[in-house]
Amino acid sequence: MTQGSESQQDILANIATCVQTGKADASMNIPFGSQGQPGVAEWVDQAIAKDVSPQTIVADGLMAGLQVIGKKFANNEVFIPEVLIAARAMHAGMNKLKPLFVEQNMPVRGVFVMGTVQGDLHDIGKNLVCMLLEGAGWQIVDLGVDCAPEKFVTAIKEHPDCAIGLSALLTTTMVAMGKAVAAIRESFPDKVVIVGGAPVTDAFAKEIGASGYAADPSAAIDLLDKLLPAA
Ligand code: B1M
Repeated sequence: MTQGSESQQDILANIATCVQTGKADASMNIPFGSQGQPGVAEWVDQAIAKDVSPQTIVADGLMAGLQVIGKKFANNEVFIPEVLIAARAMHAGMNKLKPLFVEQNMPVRGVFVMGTVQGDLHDIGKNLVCMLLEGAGWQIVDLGVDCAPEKFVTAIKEHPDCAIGLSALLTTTMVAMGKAVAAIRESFPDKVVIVGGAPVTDAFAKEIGASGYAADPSAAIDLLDKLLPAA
């Protein structure tokens, strides 16, 4: 791959390909023999230089690549190591985009505490939601992954006016999401708690007593605007 006069579509396709092969940046020799050739970081720089919006880079470049890996993973065509290096490559792109999302900033809307629930180590979606909410003016407190219910409760005590977000990517950890919401409701019955993640649905959110469900980061922004209108 060479850099220079590629079209926007080529650049996005290259980002997607590099995510799939796990080539985070030019310094990496993955795939073998590719050292010195552009990776996700360099192609994302190219896309930014061509004024491609950060949202398009995420959707049509980074996520497009990861979705292919996700399907292959489901079909046993690739395994955890390949998924991990693809995730690392995706992070390299997201790190480039973070300042741009934050730049699109507005006045601080409030504090948003976010974590992936207990037993669940998936953090790409959580990080994306955090990044876009930060861009929408929320101050983010990221609790990380594998968060026990008490961790959310402690965070609310530290940030009494916060809204809370829970992410789960496994059907097995949806149970932990329910437990986390129950623990929060016990001490803070009226706290705004929104939930999301691939297996989560609106019906499940209602069932566990969450304040609402968001399918993606922009739905999360809209939902918080609805539940906590700006003053
Ligand atoms: Co995992 N994994 N994984 N995995 N993994 C899935 C989720 C899976 C669907 C793959 C498959 O089988 N097809 C499957 C779950 C099946 C199920 O439960 N129904 C699965 C499995 C089984 C597992 C393991 C159990 C595998 C094993 O060990 N045998 C294991 C579990 C580890 C654990 O958590 N305890 C495991 C491990 C891993 C890796 C560590 C290798 C890696 C995670 C790396 C990381 O996150 N740092 C990984 C990955 C990368 C995936 C796939 C391929 C991609 C997930 C992802 O990041 N998607 C995934 C397959 C797939 O999704 N096609 C898969 C991109 C991300 C941007 O999307 O997270 O959905 P997503 O977030 C979206 C929305 O859901 C939403 O916004 C985001 C942006 O649009 N969203 C919210 C998320 N949280 C939100 C919160 C909100 C609002 C919106 O409000 C608060």
